This record gives sequence, structure tokens and C-alpha cells, in this order.
Amino acid sequence: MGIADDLMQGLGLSDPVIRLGVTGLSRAGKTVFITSLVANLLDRGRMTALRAAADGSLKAAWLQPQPDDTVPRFDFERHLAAMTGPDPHWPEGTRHVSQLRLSLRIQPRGLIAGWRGQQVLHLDIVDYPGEWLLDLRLMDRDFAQWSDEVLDRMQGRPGADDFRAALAAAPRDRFDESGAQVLAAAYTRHLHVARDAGWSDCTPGRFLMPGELEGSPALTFTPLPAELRDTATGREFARRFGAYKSRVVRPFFRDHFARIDRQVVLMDVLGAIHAGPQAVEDMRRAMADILTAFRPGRAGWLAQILGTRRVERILFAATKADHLHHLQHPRLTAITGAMLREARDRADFSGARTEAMSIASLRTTTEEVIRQEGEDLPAVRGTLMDGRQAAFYPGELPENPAELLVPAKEGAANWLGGDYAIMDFAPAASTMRAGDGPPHIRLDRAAEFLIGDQI
Ligand SMILES: Nc1nc2c(ncn2[C@@H]2O[C@H](COP(=O)(O)OP(=O)(O)O)[C@@H](O)[C@H]2O)c(=O)[nH]1
Ligand SMILES: [Mg+2]
Repeated sequence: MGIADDLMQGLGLSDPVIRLGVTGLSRAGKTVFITSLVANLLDRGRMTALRAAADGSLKAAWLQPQPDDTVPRFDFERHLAAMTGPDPHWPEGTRHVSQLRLSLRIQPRGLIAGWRGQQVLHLDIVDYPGEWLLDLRLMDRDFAQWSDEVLDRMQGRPGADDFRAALAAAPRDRFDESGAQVLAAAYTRHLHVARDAGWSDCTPGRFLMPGELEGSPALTFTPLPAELRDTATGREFARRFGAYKSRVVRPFFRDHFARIDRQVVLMDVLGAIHAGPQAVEDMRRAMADILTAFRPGRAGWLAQILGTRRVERILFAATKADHLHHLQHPRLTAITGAMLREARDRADFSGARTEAMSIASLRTTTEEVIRQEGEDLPAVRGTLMDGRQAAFYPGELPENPAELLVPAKEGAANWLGGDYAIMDFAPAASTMRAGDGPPHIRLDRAAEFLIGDQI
């Protein structure tokens, strides 16, 4: 190494960086995942499936100021205190992109270990809403196409009537801002209601996750039916739709998405199954849409932004697996894999490795066999949000994923074999020993897949 290299090394300027993107639809578990992953990389007692933690080559981990001054910092300390403090509770939802830098000191193994000293690797973790990836679909649509598509999809979704009523009452002869705000508010309410009822595909993504754009004109438009498009309102909304694409969607892909090396996509598959066949089908479609973002060579503008950069590994993780006894985990993983199969087959990931897994970022339950109507059922036990303890059997997931995915695709209203229950467990009171991070399920395997080859 020359003097300049030594200097660079000393300053840490030439240390390698991995940017790990963490995404998923709202409530998929991004905040809990990042908090627990970082805590478990700082205290590695529960990370045996992460090879570098088990064999000791990962010497140290510490948090550092992040390199991007304009991106909010992921509030790790507050989230961890919420989950593992004296009164454990879930962290609050976040509504924008955020970032955290974790630095790792590594002793290289094998042949190079002898002549190369310890190395520092920075892991930049970027948390961003999956809804923002869904906006990709807007990019190659014009306002009329997008409007037709959304209004068509809206049929039968909850909360749509109010928006339709607002449309019917909209003035046709002039544009005024307060009228636009009434429409946009009604449309946004519909998206919230639909989302809360288990629908995944709710665009534009910023309407649900406005961040700093809340209330701005770029978010004050709605889809319009053909008869309203040739009005003053129609022309202004079409203009704002264009501005949303060029000023909001495109910069996100350029400034954040394009720089990601490794990606985890979190999915609340159990939540969708609980919500019913339509929610499962909707999640399948939303994930297929999200996956197109990782398929280079489609939209020209995205290919241009990405250049030769590629995401190298993508993990699809079904979260909250602690709601199931481990006997059912392989089934959850199979369902998750099957849900993505078509999209994965269609997408050419240009050599990116992909994997599906069932995980719990924060394990809230213990396993227990309960006896019900003369049958032994593999269940879980945890603390409910009101503080009571309960054992819980969610129902048996089918061994063959098609038993869920086919009726979902065919538009069934309910599951044939009865419903799948879900319970809201609170984080368990902390039993952490020194050197251990928060309890989890397969978070160490997730980490091994995502960064194990680099550390
Ligand atoms: N039981 C359990 N619940 C989880 C887990 N991760 C997330 N959750 C639940 O999912 C909710 C949303 O998680 P959060 O990380 O805030 O989702 P985000 O919107 O994707 O950031 C939490 O408030 C918890 O109720 C987990 O590992 N186990
Ligand atoms: Mg969050």
C-alpha cells in the first residue's frame, strides 16, 4: 500500500460499503426487522447461523454517523427501547425513508488472513416503504390510462363510495384548489381504508406515506373518469400526475433505489391469509409489481438510472413467523415462494440470487401443544396487547400452496377449509442475557444470506 492508500485506510474513506435496502408494504415489519437485526449484530449471542459471528471472524460492530446528511437517521435507540424496555411495546410506524450505518470489523479467513490485517466494512441500512416501489407502475402510464386502471380496480374495494360521491359533486367548469383538496382527501381516505382492510396495491404510494410532501400540490390529485378529464380540473390533475412522476417517483429511484446492493423484501403473508383470498391475490400482484423494479432492462428511464449497477441478492421474508409453531414454518415459506414464483420466473434478475424464508424479527411467543376437541395441536403462547397470556392455534396451513393461491386467483370470497386466525401479541418481557440480542427466528440466517459472503 502506498502512503496515500494508508492515509485513506486510516480515515476509513476506502473501506468497502454494502447498502442493504429493507422494504415491504406498510406494517410488514421493516422497523422491527432493522432494529432487531442491528441489535443482534451488536450483541451476537443469538446469531449462530451467521458464520462470521459463530467462527469469531466478525470481531466488532458499532454504530456510526451515516454518510448521507439529508436522509433522516433510523431511530434505532428509541425503537429498541420500545421493544425491549421495562414496558415492552411495538415501535411507532414511520412514514419516510431513513438510514443507519453499522460498521463491522472483520478478520479475513483462510489464505489471505495471514497477510491482511483486520478490515472494516460499513453496512448502510436503508428503510423505505414498498408502496414507493409500486409507483413504478405509474411511470409508463399517462393520466388517462392510470385513471382507468385505478377506477376499475376500485370496484368492490372498501371506502370507494365516498370518493365516488365526491367525484359526482366535483365542479366541471373551473378548477379550484379547495375542491381539489376535497377530492384528494376522499381518495386518500379510500386508500387508507382499503389498506387497513388488507389490500396491498394502493397507489400513488406517497398518498399513504407522504413524508415531507404532506399537503403539497404534488399529492393533491386523484384518478378521474373520462368525462371529467377534459375539464379544467382534469387538465390540472394530469399535470400534477406528471409532476408526481418526475419530481417524486423518479428522484426516489435515482437517489435511493439505484444505490442498493442487497435487498430484503418483507411480507406479512400470514396477515394476508388471515384477511382472506382477495388479500392474498392482491398481495401476489403487488409483489409481482414490486419485483419489476428489480428487473433491469424494462422501463428505459430506470435502466438509465441504474446503469450497470445491480442488486446482487434479494431475500423475500415472510415475517411474524412466531405466530406459528415451527412445524408450520416450512409451509409458510412454501406459500411465500409460490406467491412469488410467477414473478420470479418472469423477471430476469441478471444473476441476482433470491431466496424465500420465514422469520420473526422479534419472537414474542413460546411453543406449546394444546388439546382441543380430543386433538393435540401445535400452538404458540404469548402475551396479548392487553397483558393477558394466551395460547393460540392459528389453523393449519396447507402443505400444497396451490390450495390457497388457486382459490385466491379465482376470486373466491372465503377460504373453503375455514378461516385462519391471527392474534396480536405484544413483545415479551425481556429475558436477554449479556451478549444476546433480542429473541428472533432465523434472523441470523437472513443475515447470512444477505451479507454472509462479505464478512
Ligand atoms: N409477532 C410479531 N409481530 C411483529 C414482528 N415484526 C413486526 N410485527 C408486528 O407488525 C407491526 C408492524 O411492524 P413495523 O416494523 O412497524 O412495520 P413497518 O411498517 O414495515 O415498519 C408491529 O407493530 C408488530 O405488531 C415479529 O417479528 N413478530
Ligand atoms: Mg416502519
